[in-house]
Amino acid sequence: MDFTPPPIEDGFTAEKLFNQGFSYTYDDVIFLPHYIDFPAEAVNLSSRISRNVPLSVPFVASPMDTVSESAMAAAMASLGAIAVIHSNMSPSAQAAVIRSAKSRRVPILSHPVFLPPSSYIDSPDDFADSPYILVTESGDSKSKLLGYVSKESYTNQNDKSLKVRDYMAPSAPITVPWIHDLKEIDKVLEEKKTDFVGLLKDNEVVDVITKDEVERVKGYPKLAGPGSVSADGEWMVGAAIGTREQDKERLEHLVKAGVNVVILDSSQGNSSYQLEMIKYVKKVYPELDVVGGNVVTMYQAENLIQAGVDGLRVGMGSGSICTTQEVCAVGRGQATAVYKVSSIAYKSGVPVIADGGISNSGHIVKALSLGASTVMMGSFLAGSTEAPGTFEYQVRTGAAQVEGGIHGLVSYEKKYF
Ligand code: NAD
Ligand code: CPR
Repeated sequence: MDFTPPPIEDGFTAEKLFNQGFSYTYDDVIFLPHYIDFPAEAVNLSSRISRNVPLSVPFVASPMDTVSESAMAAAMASLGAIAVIHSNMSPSAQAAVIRSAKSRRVPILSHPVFLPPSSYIDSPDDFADSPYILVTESGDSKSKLLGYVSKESYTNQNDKSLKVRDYMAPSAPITVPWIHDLKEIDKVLEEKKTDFVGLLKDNEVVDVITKDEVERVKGYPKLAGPGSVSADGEWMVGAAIGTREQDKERLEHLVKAGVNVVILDSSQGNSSYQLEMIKYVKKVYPELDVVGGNVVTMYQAENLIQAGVDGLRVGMGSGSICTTQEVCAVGRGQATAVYKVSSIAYKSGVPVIADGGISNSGHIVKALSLGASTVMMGSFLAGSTEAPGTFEYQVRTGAAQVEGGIHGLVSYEKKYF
């Protein structure tokens, strides 16, 4: 009897895999390797978060109060990515965060502290925001700079009852125009043999840039271009808004602050409220890109595309802290959601943001390969130097026994206030 072996199936196409009726998460799928005929430098990662907002790298920081404020926005833009400022604050505060990030030229934001010469420093905690306290005539940021106190000189000063004027460095700190870039600041630090400079804008020190911070930021990955810069020469910053009536007023603040893209922030984007808001944004601010979402099905996506969105955000229950699938019994495996929505969005030229569930670099590769233009990350970026909050160090006793006694291991966690 003749036997013809069946053709051997060597993997599935995405089309076949995602049309079997199952919902897959990133960890449920793995790609087969192919063939390489190009060097790594030939890889071009440039993309778009939305129709008219290009990025050099396909990364977006989530609109979460533990992730995206000014420092994150400045850092992401400097790397060719973008951050979306969260809306858990008043409209004017959100606009101020955008202005602050957009007015920077270096990915470093500080909170300078000012005191008059007649005051006292109460405790080392006064240096929590900056290792240098600037001394000005009236203690106001706009009055004449007289000198500074470093944390080190305060610590070494035995008599803590002395006034600032009695032990401050009596020469005004070196300042440079705020427009200086990292290279220029580095050069000044080197030439003047100083550990910090003040960034001066309209006769006011707006940032204190330390040598340590410059060294840290020098370690950022190198980009060929200037980062995410908009036509006005400022860094690009996104912002989240809701779909309530009062969000229209919030939007006005954000537009005045120069926001480059707005994201309608909702777990279920396919609602009459969102359709109405998309139409409103496109009518009142036709130049502004608006991203709708979140969606996970082609039907949801199509509704928002018809309403005029410039981008779609995909993910329901995929986020690290999300309980939507348990609480509301809705959602979808993120790999399937990204593939399905991208398949339809692609036809209209609408970029897709794969939002949530990125916990390793492989998840990023999967999201992009499944059709997303960018990935949005929350927990992946939370806890970084650029995220809001301050570090608290804890000594865990009894953690390690070494010669001569017990040494505690120092651990740290980031706290949010
Ligand atoms: P939302 O504002 O979209 O919805 C909150 C409630 O308000 C819903 O019941 C909605 O229908 C209602 N609503 C919205 N606009 C309205 C209007 N104009 N009039 C009357 N009712 C209106 O916000 P949300 O879905 O609760 O999400 C809040 C935050 O939590 C967002 O930051 C979101 O990204 C995040 N989240 C995300 C996920 C996810 O899976 N990606 C899940 C849960 C929460
Ligand atoms: P991770 O990158 O942390 O996995 O996911 C980030 C995403 O989680 C956000 O962009 C948002 O969609 C979602 N998210 C943020 N806050 C949330 C709350 Cl309070 N509840 C549910 N989901 C949330």
